[in-house]
Amino acid sequence: MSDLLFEEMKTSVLEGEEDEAAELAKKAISLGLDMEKVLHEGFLLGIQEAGQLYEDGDYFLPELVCSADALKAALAVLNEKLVSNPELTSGEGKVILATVHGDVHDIGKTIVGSMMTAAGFEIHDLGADVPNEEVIEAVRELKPDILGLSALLTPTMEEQKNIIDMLSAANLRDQVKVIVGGAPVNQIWADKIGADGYSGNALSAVKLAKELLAGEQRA
Ligand code: B1M
Repeated sequence: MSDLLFEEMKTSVLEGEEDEAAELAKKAISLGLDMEKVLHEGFLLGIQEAGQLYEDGDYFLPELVCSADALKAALAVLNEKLVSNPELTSGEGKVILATVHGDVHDIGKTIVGSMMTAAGFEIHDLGADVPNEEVIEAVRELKPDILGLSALLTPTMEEQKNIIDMLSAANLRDQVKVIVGGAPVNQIWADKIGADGYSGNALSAVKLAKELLAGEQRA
């Protein structure tokens, strides 16, 4: 039963069917399906396949936009469920999230934000294509425990480094842990640019954030 549902979820994103995707997300909630599975065995397979078709030249940008919109419609429904837990607290720590300048890919970063909210972090999501100066200003004003920077394009990864350098220049680097993520990013890059951590998916980002804060409390 749920295998068929997962397949329908994937297809709804692949074919850019926003309403269908939202309905399937509602159905998943009403059936009490595991959210991790719904994402990774359903909806996210659709966007991965759309990305592959785009890379192969079988999909064009308008089709990719429709797939992204369908995924966002599903995520909006799932997110409401994820963060509507009355027992949610925001005692874990404060996190600023942003997709870096020049990069509009915000789906992964938004999932990271939802998972972190559900895990008890206070999230300040600055959005996508955020100018570096805006990120620095937000760190100065909000004094977060963690700054999370997402980049999906190889050229925009460089902004993660630029932001870390700007934090140092502004004497803010010691006050905040910086974690980086996004499809082209890896641990080697994180080490190279002096980030405090890298994570490859939303769940491990939550784990990493908790570890970094626990380490800080021990220090
Ligand atoms: Co674009 N795009 N896109 N795109 N897009 C990619 C990234 C690409 C790999 C597609 C391809 O060619 N195969 C390619 C990048 C190549 C490269 O540089 N390496 C690409 C390109 C080239 C482009 C354009 C340049 C195309 C053009 O205009 N000619 C353009 C760029 C515009 C810009 O940003 N300036 C563009 C535009 C778009 C759309 C607008 C159509 C749409 C984005 C919609 C949106 O986000 N609002 C889009 C999409 C949807 C994709 C793909 C298909 C899917 C991205 C996605 O949402 N994945 C993508 C191909 C792919 O990745 N397979 C592609 C689902 C998401 C849940 O995964 O974002 O990886 P992801 O997030 C994961 C992890 O990475 C991690 O956790 C998340 C959840 O597990 N993670 C973090 C992410 N951020 C994290 C932060 C953390 C920790 C973990 O800590 C802070």
